[in-house]
Amino acid sequence: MGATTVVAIIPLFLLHRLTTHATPIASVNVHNFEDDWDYKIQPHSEPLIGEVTHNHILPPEIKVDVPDTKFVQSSSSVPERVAKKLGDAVRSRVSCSVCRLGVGLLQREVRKNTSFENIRTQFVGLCVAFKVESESVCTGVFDVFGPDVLPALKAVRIGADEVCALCLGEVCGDVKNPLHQWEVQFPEVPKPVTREPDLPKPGLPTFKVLHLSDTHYDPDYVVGSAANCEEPLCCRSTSTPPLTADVVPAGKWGSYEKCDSPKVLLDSMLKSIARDHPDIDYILWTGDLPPHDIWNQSKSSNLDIIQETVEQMFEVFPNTPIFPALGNHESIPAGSFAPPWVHDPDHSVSWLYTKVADHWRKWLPASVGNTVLHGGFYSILLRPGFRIISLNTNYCHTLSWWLVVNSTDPAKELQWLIHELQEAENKGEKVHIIGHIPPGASDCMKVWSRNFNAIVQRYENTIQGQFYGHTHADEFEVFYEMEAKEPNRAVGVAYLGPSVTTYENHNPAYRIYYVDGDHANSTREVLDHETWTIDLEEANKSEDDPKWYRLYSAKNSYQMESLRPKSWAKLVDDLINNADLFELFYKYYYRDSPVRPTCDAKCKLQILCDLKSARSHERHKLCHDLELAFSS
Ligand SMILES: *[C@@H]1O[C@H](CO)[C@@H](O)[C@H](O)[C@H]1NC(C)=O
Ligand SMILES: *[C@@H]1O[C@H](CO)[C@@H](O)[C@H](O)[C@H]1NC(C)=O
Ligand SMILES: *[C@@H]1O[C@H](CO)[C@@H](O)[C@H](O)[C@H]1NC(C)=O
Ligand SMILES: *[C@@H]1O[C@H](CO)[C@@H](O)[C@H](O)[C@H]1NC(C)=O
Ligand SMILES: CC(=O)N[C@H]1CO[C@H](CO)[C@@H](O)[C@@H]1O
Ligand SMILES: [Zn+2]
Ligand SMILES: [Zn+2]
Repeated sequence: MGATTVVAIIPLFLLHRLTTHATPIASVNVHNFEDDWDYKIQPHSEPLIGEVTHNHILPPEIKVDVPDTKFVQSSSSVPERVAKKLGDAVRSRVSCSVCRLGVGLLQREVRKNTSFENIRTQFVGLCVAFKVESESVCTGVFDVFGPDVLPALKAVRIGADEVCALCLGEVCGDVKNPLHQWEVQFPEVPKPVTREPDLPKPGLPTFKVLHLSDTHYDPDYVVGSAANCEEPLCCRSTSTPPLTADVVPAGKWGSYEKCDSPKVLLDSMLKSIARDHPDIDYILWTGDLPPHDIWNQSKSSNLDIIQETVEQMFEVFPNTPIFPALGNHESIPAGSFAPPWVHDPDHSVSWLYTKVADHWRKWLPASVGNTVLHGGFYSILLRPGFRIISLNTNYCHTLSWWLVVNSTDPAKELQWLIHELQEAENKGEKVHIIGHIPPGASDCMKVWSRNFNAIVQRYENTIQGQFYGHTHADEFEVFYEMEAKEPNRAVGVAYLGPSVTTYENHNPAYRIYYVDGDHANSTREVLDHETWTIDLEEANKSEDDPKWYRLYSAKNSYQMESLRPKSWAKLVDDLINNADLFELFYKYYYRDSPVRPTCDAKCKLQILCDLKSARSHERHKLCHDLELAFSS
């Protein structure tokens, strides 16, 4: 997240006619979409860790907690802010017409061989004139994004309406584009009968799993700098103080404004996790390591941050296996993941894959090098019968410009996933999937999401958990049966782990899961989860290490029978019908941050619809009932 706002201004400069000059945007040869990588590789089959026999202590079962009537908008001095996601939705509706206009003009200019320098001058001029951002941010955005975006758009062979519908989705109309309709192939093995196993008996061994997401470590965070600055990322020495308001100084442990994580916050969190949870069996780490200064980043600055964060994790958890997934912010420009058919080294992502393959070797077997170097994804057998598959879901990112040229199953990732899942099904293995961008996010392409949902449905008996990040909120997505005979039958659930960064209005947080462990007939299902956080406002009053505490546990707080998909689907229904319960959910969504925006009916509809939307850009279909319920 974060990239959208600034990048949305790219088409703006095209409101002006441009003149033609020398040095046009270079053409990148992408008209051959060959990718001869053979995805039918032997799945990793040597269990990565030994038997885990502990029975971790699950959060105690207390039968109260709901509804928490103490929750009202806690402090009246909090400025009214529009709920962030709501703002995003409105913004994208506005930027749709801007997008069409911009892309249309851009395509003409680029084809007319207008020079990079000329476009840059015009862009910066307009960006500043329209007061979109300061001159340095405008220039930075162009210099970081232009060299990737312009050649991609030069290679595009579809019109502006279609480009914008692809990038922005349903808000930009449902333009049918036959070039971007593709279907993955399933093996001719019938889907096994779905049988619900008994719930695991209490007392059986469990795994305790830490989930960290969206650390967004900012090495340039400076205490006392402007937290409410003019740029898209604040709390830095270079932050420009606001022109019309008093400066809010950046706090020692972080800030609720547009700021990322200072080093001390990460140190404090990791130290307290190591102390409070010495019994963690493995760690899921779902990406977004660099900060949100996307206009001022380079490959080397990103690689430095990735290296520093990886080393820090290794230092704090030297004996714990860590399973990482790539975030959209790992790439340069942010969000750009050219598929392997883009061979040109100026645009290919191999600079990133080569480095992370190196780092990840600390935790992963050498054999995963094949898939990591090819597409930034991998599959490992954790224990006999239990597999973890890390996907590079950035290949569905709508801001990954090369996908506009050809969005067909980038890097053959989904076809490979089917291969892995079929092999797992054949062997009776259960699978957990991790990734960064959740498949239902509005910045995940509709065609990719639809194919992914078909996979989740086909392999619902095998996939026992999914874990993502990216939205920074503490939320989840329910997968419903497509073309269902039984209406609203849930076939899966994805956990969207809370972010470590506060960006924006959040308290920093991490997540713990308890997973059905090593015993005969283990379901490998998630039995419960808890979210840990700090009260940043309180923390900032003191130099002492903040107190990390357990904010809630899911089963208890939401009175759930289990954490199976059908229970999450029931929770969604309860949240629709019970306003107090929704308030509680919303409080946890921001980890009880005192500056969380007020959530009006529209915001509530938006959030509830997100929970029902594991298929992106299908809100009319998936949230139809919801809209009726809220309009009456
Ligand atoms: C743009 O440049 C290419 C290669 O230099 C040339 O083939 C093409 O005709 C030019 N197009 C225009 C409109 O000038
Ligand atoms: C896109 O690439 C795939 C191979 O990945 C190819 O089969 C398909 O024909 C391409 N689509 C277009 C419109 O060229
Ligand atoms: C980032 O900003 C600094 C100072 O404003 C500048 O010197 C540097 O070149 C910028 N880096 C990039 C990649 O834009
Ligand atoms: C595991 O499942 C099999 C087949 O359903 C059953 O016969 C066996 O008793 C089960 N084992 C345990 C320990 O529950
Ligand atoms: C973001 C934030 O809460 N900042 C505050 C941290 O605490 C100091 C001292 O109370 C405040 O001055 C900051 O505004
Ligand atoms: Zn993020
Ligand atoms: Zn992200």
